[in-house]
Amino acid sequence: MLPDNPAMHEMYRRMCLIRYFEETVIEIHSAGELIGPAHPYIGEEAVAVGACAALRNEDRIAGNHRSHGHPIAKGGNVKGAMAELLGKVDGFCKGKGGSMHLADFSVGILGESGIVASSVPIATGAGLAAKVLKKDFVSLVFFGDGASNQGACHESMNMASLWKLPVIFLCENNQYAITTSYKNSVSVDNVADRAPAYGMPGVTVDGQDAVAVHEVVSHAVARARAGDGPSLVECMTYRFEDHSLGLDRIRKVAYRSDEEVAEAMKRDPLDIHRAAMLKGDIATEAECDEIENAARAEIADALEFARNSPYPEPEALFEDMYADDG
Ligand SMILES: Cc1ncc(C[n+]2csc(CCOP(=O)(O)OP(=O)(O)O)c2C)c(N)n1
Ligand SMILES: [Mg+2]
Repeated sequence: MLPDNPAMHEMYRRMCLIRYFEETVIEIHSAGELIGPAHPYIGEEAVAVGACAALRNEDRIAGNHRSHGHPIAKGGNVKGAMAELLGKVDGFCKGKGGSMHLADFSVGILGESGIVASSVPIATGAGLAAKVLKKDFVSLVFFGDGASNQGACHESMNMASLWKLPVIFLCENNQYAITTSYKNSVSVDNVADRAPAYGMPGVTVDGQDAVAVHEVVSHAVARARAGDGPSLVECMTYRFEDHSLGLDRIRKVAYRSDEEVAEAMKRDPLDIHRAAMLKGDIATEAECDEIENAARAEIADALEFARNSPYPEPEALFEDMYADDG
């Protein structure tokens, strides 16, 4: 079933925000304003947006290294995200985390990590917390096809299923782990095929279609909230850009052909969602343009805000290092 019209508009708005955020990141990275690695999410927007549209504000998400899109999809403020990338004090983590650490607890974003698969047990722990505290929030973790082979992933799925934790394991299968192809590194045709081994449902869905992702994740969320335990959702997607900005040597490795990339880019998730809205009389061309223009303006404002925000003071280095016992 299609989400209602305002929800469809909001999904498009968030996909546009992610796309323009990432385009801006690429621009400022190549200009030398943004330093260090950053992993563009362009091409995968429908996964984060479709999944987060099935969640409530208090539901938790955790991400990975390719995680600028996840917090934006969850409703995180783009100014806080941009300022964090630039290492500024108004960033989500006061400028001390950067690109791979965008946490905003006010909207359930637990954060991310550059250690592949390490957020999977963290999200599982959040699911355990919901159960122990008898709260009805669920926890969803985004991880890649490469991460799906890591021990932490298997251990988490086993434990979550055993204890019927309210967790959604969401694999973003973009078919590569840096330059290693899925076909050469995973023992099953689909990551979701592994779900029965843990005693949980596993579904593979078109990750370029936000509505399809939303539908599948909604079922997994309902199951988790009802106390029936976790699910594994595999979203088939494709990263349109290089693995990471600032890793030029990888660009020289011929791990995927230009034809393959061009073919995948024909299924742009923004185009697919826009076409679905036009076809279903959910939005007019003018309304779609308006959403795009407003999103562009919001990202331009976020960049301006981030540029004007100061760097944190050196004295703040050890603040927020330990949890407050109180
Ligand atoms: C434990 C660990 N091993 C290796 C790396 C290096 N590394 C960074 S990203 C990445 C690939 C991850 O692939 P995938 O999980 O499919 O996510 P994607 O980048 O495709 O979104 C690797 C191997 C790392 N950061 N952490
Ligand atoms: Mg991958």
